[in-house]
Amino acid sequence: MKAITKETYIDWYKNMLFWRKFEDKLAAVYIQQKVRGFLHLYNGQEAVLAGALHAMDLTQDKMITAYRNHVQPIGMGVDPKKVFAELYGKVTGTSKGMGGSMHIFSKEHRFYGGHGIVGGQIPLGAGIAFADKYFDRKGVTLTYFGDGAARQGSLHETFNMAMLWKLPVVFIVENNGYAMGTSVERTANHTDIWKLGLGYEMPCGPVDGMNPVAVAEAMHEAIERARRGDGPTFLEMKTYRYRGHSMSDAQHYRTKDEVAEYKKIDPITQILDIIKEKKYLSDDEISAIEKDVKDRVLECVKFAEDSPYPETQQLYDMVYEQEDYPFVKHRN
Ligand SMILES: Cc1ncc(C[n+]2csc(CCOP(=O)(O)OP(=O)(O)O)c2C)c(N)n1
Ligand SMILES: [Mg+2]
Repeated sequence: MKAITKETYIDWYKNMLFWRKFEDKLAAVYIQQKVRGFLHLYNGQEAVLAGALHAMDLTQDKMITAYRNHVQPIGMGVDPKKVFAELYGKVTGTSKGMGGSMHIFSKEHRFYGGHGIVGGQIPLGAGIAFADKYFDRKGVTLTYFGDGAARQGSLHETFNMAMLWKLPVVFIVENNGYAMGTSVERTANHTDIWKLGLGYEMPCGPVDGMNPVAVAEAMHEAIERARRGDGPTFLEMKTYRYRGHSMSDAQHYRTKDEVAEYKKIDPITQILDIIKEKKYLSDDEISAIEKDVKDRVLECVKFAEDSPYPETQQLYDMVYEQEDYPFVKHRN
């Protein structure tokens, strides 16, 4: 694996702090009703992304996830201003403002969404991996889903085929403890989700999803297994989300003390503590990073607010139309 150096820690700190503040700002503009629809935030789960990016080859590896999907594309290289604008429904957004919060997508950066159907992206991820194998390319697809999605039947069909065909895919369940208001304990008689891999003889195991180092090491092993043709791996990232399921969640299903307990092992604080302990940065340098992050988030807001909404005509460019459909007259 690429060495984890002083620079890695500094990058992790900068990136995770940016993702956190980016989403905090989204929450703020959502309350002002500048962003509409659903909004599911990733706060608390950042180490899962930071560690994975360290192990990925961004020139060929791919990622697909559910609707908690604003910061992953940024990590893969998408301009955060475009992500912000997408949430505002502006024409400068990643999907010209037509996708919105749950559907960030970038073919250019190999980020394949952004999916609202729980578990729907599990077979799609295997399909993307199938294409790489079929065309003899060396890319690996990281397929993310939640603990709730792990209970969907599509997981089993996909695991079976992925093992049968030794697809270059890594399945990652982000176990943040809850599917909306339903705890993992209430959805199955066992809580070690990684054990679902055992039934398919898929290499699998649990990972400390609050620690980017642990994530990077586990992801590296899984990605390299897939790249050399030895098939899929299933990793359970033990993580936590600080905010509600979406912005409209009163969170009656958990206590404030529980949230506070997880904040003690916050991934950003963990990395900052190491930076301070090892004297990788001075206090002034840390303050400069924080200021830079704040400025960059404000640039995103300004870009989104200054951008225009799409023209009405764009609606017609974005729907499928079969010109020879016999029952309804074609509009031309
Ligand atoms: C097929 C389907 N069933 C139900 C829903 C409603 N729903 C949206 S999110 C969600 C919970 C999913 O939880 P999890 O997979 O743990 O992901 P998390 O939100 O924790 O990231 C449910 C049931 C849906 N979108 N799609
Ligand atoms: Mg969950």
